[in-house]
Amino acid sequence: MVKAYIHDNKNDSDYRAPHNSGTELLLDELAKLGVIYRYCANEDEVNDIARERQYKNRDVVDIHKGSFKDKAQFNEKLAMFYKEHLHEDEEIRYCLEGTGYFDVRDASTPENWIRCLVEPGDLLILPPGIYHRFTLTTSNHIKALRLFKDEPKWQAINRSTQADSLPVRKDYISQIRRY
Ligand code: KMT
Ligand code: NI
Repeated sequence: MVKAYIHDNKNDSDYRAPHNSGTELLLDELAKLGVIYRYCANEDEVNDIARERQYKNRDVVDIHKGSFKDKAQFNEKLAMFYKEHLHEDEEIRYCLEGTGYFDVRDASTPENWIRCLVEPGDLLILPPGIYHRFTLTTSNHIKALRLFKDEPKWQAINRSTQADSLPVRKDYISQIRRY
């Protein structure tokens, strides 16, 4: 079961620490940001959602120190995931093993991050246009299924004034306002 809470915004160099401010969020508060959570006991249940939502492609990522050539490459990859970014497609992740943090920007208090701790069985859907970032927990391992509507679109668009003015970002903002 995903656990969502406001990130304490303190000491960001230690980004794998929990940073739990103590303010937890309910799933319907995540839904207001367009973030959808589902628990799937097994991959058959993931397949049902994939069929319903017409996700045609998938792959598996296994992120831990041993999956990179050296520590520098591992740190580089983590730094990339941790940079605030958006995508033009949904980001759909199903946690198979390990744990991870998906941080999404709050809409009402935009300097706040909402930290979502995922563990095995958790499926999280981030809507197109939401600013987010990812990091491991101190367990330093996640194996996750990445699902895609069509061809995998890898492009992460880092936060900038240019990204702010993209149609996907504007659409996202206007959808959030409707709540
Ligand atoms: C992303 O776009 O931030 C990611 O795909 C994170 C890695 S998935 C566990
Ligand atoms: Ni992303």
